[in-house]
Amino acid sequence: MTNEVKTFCRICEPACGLIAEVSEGVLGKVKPDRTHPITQGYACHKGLYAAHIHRDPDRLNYPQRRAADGSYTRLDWDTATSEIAGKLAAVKATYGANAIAGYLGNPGEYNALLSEAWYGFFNQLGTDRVFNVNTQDCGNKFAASEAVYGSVTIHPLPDFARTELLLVIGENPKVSQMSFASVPDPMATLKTIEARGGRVVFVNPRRIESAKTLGEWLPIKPDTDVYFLASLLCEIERRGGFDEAVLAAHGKQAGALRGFIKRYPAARTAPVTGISTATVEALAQAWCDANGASVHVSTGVNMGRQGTLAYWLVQMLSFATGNLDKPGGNVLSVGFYTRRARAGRGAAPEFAPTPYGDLRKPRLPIFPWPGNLLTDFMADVDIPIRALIVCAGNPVLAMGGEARLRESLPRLELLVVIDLYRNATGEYAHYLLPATDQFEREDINALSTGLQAHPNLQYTPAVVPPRYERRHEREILQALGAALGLVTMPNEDPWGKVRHMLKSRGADFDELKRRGALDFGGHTFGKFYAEQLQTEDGKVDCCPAHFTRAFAALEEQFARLESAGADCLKLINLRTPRMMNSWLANVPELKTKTHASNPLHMNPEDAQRRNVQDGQRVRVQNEFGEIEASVKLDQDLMTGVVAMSHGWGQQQTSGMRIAQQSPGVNCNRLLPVGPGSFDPLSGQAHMTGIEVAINGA
Ligand SMILES: Nc1nc2c(c(=O)[nH]1)N[C@H]1C(S)=C(S)[C@@H](COP(=O)(O)OP(=O)(O)OC[C@H]3O[C@@H](n4cnc5c(=O)[nH]c(N)nc54)[C@H](O)[C@@H]3O)O[C@H]1N2
Ligand SMILES: Nc1nc2c(c(=O)[nH]1)N[C@H]1C(S)=C(S)[C@@H](COP(=O)(O)OP(=O)(O)OC[C@H]3O[C@@H](n4cnc5c(=O)[nH]c(N)nc54)[C@H](O)[C@@H]3O)O[C@H]1N2
Ligand code: SF4
Ligand SMILES: [Mo]
Repeated sequence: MTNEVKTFCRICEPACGLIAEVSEGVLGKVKPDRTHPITQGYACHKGLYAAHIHRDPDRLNYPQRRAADGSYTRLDWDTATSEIAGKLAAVKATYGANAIAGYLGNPGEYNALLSEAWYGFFNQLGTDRVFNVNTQDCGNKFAASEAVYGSVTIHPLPDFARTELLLVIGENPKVSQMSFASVPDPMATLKTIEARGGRVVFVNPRRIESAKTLGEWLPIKPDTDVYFLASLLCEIERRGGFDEAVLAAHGKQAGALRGFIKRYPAARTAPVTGISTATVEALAQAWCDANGASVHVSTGVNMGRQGTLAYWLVQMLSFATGNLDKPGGNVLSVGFYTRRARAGRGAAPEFAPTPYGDLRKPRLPIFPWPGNLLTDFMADVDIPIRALIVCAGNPVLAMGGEARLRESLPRLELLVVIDLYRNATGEYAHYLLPATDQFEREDINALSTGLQAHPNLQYTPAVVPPRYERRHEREILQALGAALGLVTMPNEDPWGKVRHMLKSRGADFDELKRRGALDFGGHTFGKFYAEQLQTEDGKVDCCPAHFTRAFAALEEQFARLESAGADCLKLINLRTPRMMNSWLANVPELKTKTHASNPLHMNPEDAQRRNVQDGQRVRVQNEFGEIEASVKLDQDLMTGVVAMSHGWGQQQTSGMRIAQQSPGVNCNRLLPVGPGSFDPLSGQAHMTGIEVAINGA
């Protein structure tokens, strides 16, 4: 008999409701849940292909240990656990706790029971060298929100239902489904803005798929958003578009903000951003005229050199113009629990001198050490990392420094990889531990709390029992902790914390379990300053004092951009519907002929100037690395900009045979790495607008 089990997808942010067909404990087809109260039948092909990952013959199914010749032998869990624990204990005893490190990747964020176990484990081991994907993704957003609003969790999102003008900067909703805004079917949502007569403006170096479907495209040169935002604010202020009453009642340091933006009038920034004075003026006027203007930014802004300052100015665009907490502007989405106001969580971060420059002191889990220092820490003179546990991540391909990582990983005394696959990083593992996938574990969509257009909480049971000997990471870490004599997580009620948090909303976890989803209704306006803002003094900080440590670099960078030659090419990223960072790479249906590699996209004018033809192999180089790629002429890119998809370069990934057959090229070899390659305020890696040169191959 076939049963239908309601579940939801945990690949990206919308958490689409799915129906899984199960017969005799075996997963069959997965389809969209048309009766789902929140996502109403929306799901993309990635979610539907997740069933393939569940059944993939290349999946890790048993713990394995590598032999000297590189082959892997199956172990039982008890042996694997005690051997790994023994090695961790030896490393700690010989070199100290900080010789043990962890790296938690992106899918770890979509696994509600994992993070408590993960950070608890390393905390009890006594190491602070726990890296995570935040410094490749969105660290700037946390750093800016903490400073401006007093909490890393405050990210007001556009009031899609009412906004008259929406700026979407560095984000491609049609392909990536939005990030830091959980919206089922984001394109349909954006269409309603246009249908009401509102405007959607995509600020992007590429005429993205989203901008071809709706709205307007405003081209911007890569890695210059911070200057554009300063100019837009400067022009709005000049027009009297600041809401002086709101600033006086709820802001502080407004004078310092005004002083900052005045340094970047549109006439000064236009040559650097590529956005003319007239365009900035018109947009400023439109912002002032709109009854409800809103803004949303994503990885294209995060990955610039000054992502924290850019996200600060985004908040100011909203706050200083009176559009924060106003219908049609940006609004804080309240999730399944409410916080006490004025908690003063945003105490100024500490910076300390290190051999790698002045660094923000880590505060886990939100502010880890910069991922771009991982290999430096492996070679640290005082306490080099000797043991590393990588869980749900793939640092070899997902970040800069592939060559350095491939050199450093084999030197470790212990590398443990907990994953669905033997991924590119797993190829170096001494131990491979098989994790459960999303159909094999109980979960809630905690990640999107506070970021949902329609506040809700979802629950899914494990749809099927784990196949083979796959285990939930929480169990893996608990067993390892026990073997090390650590005080492990209480096993009794893993949902105890959520149960407690739900009470603040007058809701009940058992009810959630019964119903599958709780709908918390729409947004409430008018409570932000009194009840939600977290700064101790109850004011929005319009110019956080420690931000000034980034101002000099901002000016230096501006001068470099001003004097850059006309021939300079900048590399940006190009997500496609066929990949999820470096995974989904083993799904054959996603590797059809036209998607078997990741070409270098280039504007035809740039190609012609270099005498490069469509399909030609070229060498792409800079001071960090060199790759060979095929050129794909692309009218949709601004001149001076080239684009490639990341997550490719699977030549050596023998554990993922489909991925290895269509390996593509790892463009992240061209990313900066090491000291100076990240935003000092947040640790966020610099990953867009990377200068490259092209030569015939
Ligand atoms: N299909 C698919 N979906 C995904 C993912 C995936 O890999 N594949 N990844 C998921 C993850 S982990 C995340 S974080 C989200 C990310 O979601 P998004 O942030 O929407 O990701 P992208 O589609 O890469 O969009 C970034 C955009 O920034 C533009 N850009 C590049 N540099 C600059 C710049 O300097 N300034 C400006 N203004 N724009 C710039 C690029 O052209 C690109 O259109 O997507 C999630 N969804
Ligand atoms: N050039 C460039 N580089 C980028 C980006 C970019 O835009 N441009 N985007 C960056 C962003 S936003 C991100 S989030 C990072 C991602 O960086 P990472 O998270 O380090 O890398 P992923 O490729 O997402 O690898 C995720 C791994 O988790 C495994 N996995 C999937 N589900 C589970 C699970 O339930 N449990 C376990 N244990 N493992 C699981 C997958 O098999 C895969 O091996 O990449 C970053 N890299
Ligand atoms: S949009 Fe994201 S959450 Fe929804 S089905 Fe696709 S991958 Fe899953
Ligand atoms: Mo991400």
